[in-house]
Amino acid sequence: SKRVKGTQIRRHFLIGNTAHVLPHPGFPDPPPDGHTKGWTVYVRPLPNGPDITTWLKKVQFKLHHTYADASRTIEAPGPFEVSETGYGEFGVEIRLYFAQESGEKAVYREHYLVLAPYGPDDQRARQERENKIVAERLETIEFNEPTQEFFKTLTSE
Ligand code: SLL
Repeated sequence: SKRVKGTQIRRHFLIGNTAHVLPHPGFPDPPPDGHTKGWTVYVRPLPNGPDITTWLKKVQFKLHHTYADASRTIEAPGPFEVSETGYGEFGVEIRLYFAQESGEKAVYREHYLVLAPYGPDDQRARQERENKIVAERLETIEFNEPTQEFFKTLTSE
């Protein structure tokens, strides 16, 4: 498909994780031996933001090799997330796959899991009180000279 010359289209989304000390609702109780944390790693739209599944069709999360089936693939409509229990932090390798008509290769991101409270005293105190850690960041993807078909998909959201 022909490309739209001189055009870049950017989209925003979140990559992050939540984490809880176990036991916690939604996670196995009792947890597997030695597993102290429950966590969810995710690729999400911004709160109240537009749907990302128009352009994002598949996400592969590659976990630490200590996990059985370390490679987890989630197809649209998602949600693009993986929940697990464990004891340690590690970098999750994330591959984003786009709509077929985009002709775009998969894009790689890494998210280092945060399982322990972080930040200023008051923030750490709140994370402990609520037994909830959120570590996420705004991500941007730029499609340079998208195909005409993909341009149509992106701009008809
Ligand atoms: C390290 N950062 O490099 C640590 C590794 C390992 C994570 C963290 C349990 C996996 C399972 C788990 O939390 N693995 O038992 O399924 O040593």
